[in-house]
Amino acid sequence: MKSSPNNYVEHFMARLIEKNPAQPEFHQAVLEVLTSISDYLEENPHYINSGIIDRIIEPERIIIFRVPWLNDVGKIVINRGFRIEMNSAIGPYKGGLRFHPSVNLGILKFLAFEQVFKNSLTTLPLGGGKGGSDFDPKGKSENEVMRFCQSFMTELYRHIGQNTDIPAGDIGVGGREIGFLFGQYKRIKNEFTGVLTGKGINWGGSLIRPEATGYGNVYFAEEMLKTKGDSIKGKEVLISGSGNVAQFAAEKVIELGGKVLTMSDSDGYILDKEGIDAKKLKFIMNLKNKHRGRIKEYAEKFKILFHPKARPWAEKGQIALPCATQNEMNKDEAEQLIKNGCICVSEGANMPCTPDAIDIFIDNQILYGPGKAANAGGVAVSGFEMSQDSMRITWTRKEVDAQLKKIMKHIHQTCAKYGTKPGGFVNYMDGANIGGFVKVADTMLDQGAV
Ligand code: NDP
Ligand code: 2IT
Repeated sequence: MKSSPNNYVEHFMARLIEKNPAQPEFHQAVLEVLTSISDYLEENPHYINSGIIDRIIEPERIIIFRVPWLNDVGKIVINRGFRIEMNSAIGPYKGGLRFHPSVNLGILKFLAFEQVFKNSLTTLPLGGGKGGSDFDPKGKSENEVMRFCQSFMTELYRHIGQNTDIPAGDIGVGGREIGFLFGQYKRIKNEFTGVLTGKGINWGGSLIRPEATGYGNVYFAEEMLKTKGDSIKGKEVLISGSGNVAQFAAEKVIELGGKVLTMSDSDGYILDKEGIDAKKLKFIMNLKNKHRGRIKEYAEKFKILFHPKARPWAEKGQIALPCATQNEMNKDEAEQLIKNGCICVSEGANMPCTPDAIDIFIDNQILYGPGKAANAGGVAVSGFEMSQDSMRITWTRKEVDAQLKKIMKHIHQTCAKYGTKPGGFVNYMDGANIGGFVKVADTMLDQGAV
């Protein structure tokens, strides 16, 4: 006798944890998806009967490698490199590279797993993957970062390609790192192809790719607010992080008439009650992208308070955009946000809210946009970058931005299609998980025992 899907989730999680110990973030990401899709599986038993769940949580391939590099005093340093090629049902593996000391197999598997569903939601032909290293770019010289990137690519190049696996940026990997990685790939392979996205505009990059994740997140928030006849205009917005995603989320919020009150880094957060305006945001971009400084320097410059070793979620704002890292908002912080009148949380980061924080949002029926939907604009524009590279043409800013908006709108519709509950409440998490799953799962069925 077959067990019911809800039982199946329990049994399945027990097996997953046994087979993949010490990977709590991966367990967390899988449990969220399975819980969301369990009713759908019950209505559509052929997915379980054909082993789709067993297959979808097992990466197609994992590559782990040694990355030796010479530091500035001539010592050989060893880091560990990874690429998780999770699922290629609907397109070549696609997803970022993260360079951060916390990187390990479990974190990259959670990110690769999320990426499969996110990429499916974009409507573009993109499979899912993720990679990176425990290398910490912080405090390293430009030459050390370059030597590390060259060594990393000296192994990675044999596993990737414009039709196979196309990495991009993530935490600790921005335009500078993509440049060094691309230069080394081109040198080894003697070919100029779109093997990476997030490239510089002079060498195959797409306009709006740096902006895309942050802009897309705000477009998604705007779509959610629209369902309540509301908008970002005039709202106070709490943002965490001050990297790529946070910076361009802030830029779009300001452009749409919202007031950005906070930004942060791993040392703490700044609260600017007058609002971080376009000019002050330029200061942050310069500080972070050129001088690679710390957010507390903003507080010193503009004579406001810096909150060390704290996160911004106890402040008062109607919208929260977590744009730093996974599990950066817990249940207590979610409760505090609701008490303070927050009506909308849109995730720029991947899995920034803990499962019990998400429960609080859903129980209170506020607008909660999960990362795999709300931050999909970045990979969507990566998809556009791949198209432009293949066609050897470039689209204008206006064209890319219009396509990005269209995709975010479409993802919002997909979430509503699969996530609207009796009574009308839209559970965007369920909607994103079911919507992302169906396309990949049906394709895997089409392709046989893969
Ligand atoms: P960046 O490296 O540009 O910025 C990361 C920011 O988050 C920095 O301010 C960093 O502070 C902070 N941060 C990182 N780790 C921690 C931590 N453990 N605790 C507190 N703060 C932390 O990365 P991105 O902006 O590209 O990425 C941010 C998030 O968005 C990640 O979750 C990423 O996976 C996700 N994402 C990124 C996309 C992209 O296109 N880049 C696309 C979709 C999602 P500090 O400098 O002190 O480390
Ligand atoms: O998490 C993500 O979607 C990214 N880091 C971007 C992936 C990409 O291939 O552009």
